[in-house]
Amino acid sequence: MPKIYEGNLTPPQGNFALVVARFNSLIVERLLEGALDALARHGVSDTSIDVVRVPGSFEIPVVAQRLADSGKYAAIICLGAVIKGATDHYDHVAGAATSGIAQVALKSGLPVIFGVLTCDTLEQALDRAGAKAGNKGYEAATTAIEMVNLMAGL
Ligand code: INI
Repeated sequence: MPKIYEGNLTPPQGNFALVVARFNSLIVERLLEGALDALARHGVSDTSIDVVRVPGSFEIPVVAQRLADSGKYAAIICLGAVIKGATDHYDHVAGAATSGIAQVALKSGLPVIFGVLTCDTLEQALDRAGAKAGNKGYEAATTAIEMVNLMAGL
């Protein structure tokens, strides 16, 4: 039989940082509520959680990198919402946030979780921030917990 490694959702060791964009705060604050709820429900105490606010999703990667470099965190959860507008600004912000967050994860070797919504409409974003399609902030936080526990066992 092969040995299978898989993270679980038992209370994890270590501190969690959330990097939260203020842009589209109507949506992102709901993602943050979902993420904090998931952390609390899985045994992470408030004293192990730091929330860092940034202006927009474009600013998330550089701050996530700084937090990763600090050595204080077991995982970093990135939350934002990029919603299509009349111009192609969306593509640039969404692309930079996506590839930047992935680069921080690979460079640091930490779970750096992508909780940035990329949506065509505000309605789609609302659906993913606690309405019809669940709360992606909650999912991002449970992904972080699973990854912390997986990494601890590898
Ligand atoms: N930032 C977002 O987080 N979401 C968006 O939808 C968005 N749009 O569409 O412009 C956005 N722009 C701001 C950007 O993240 C930076 O804060 C800004 O460009 C300054 O660097």
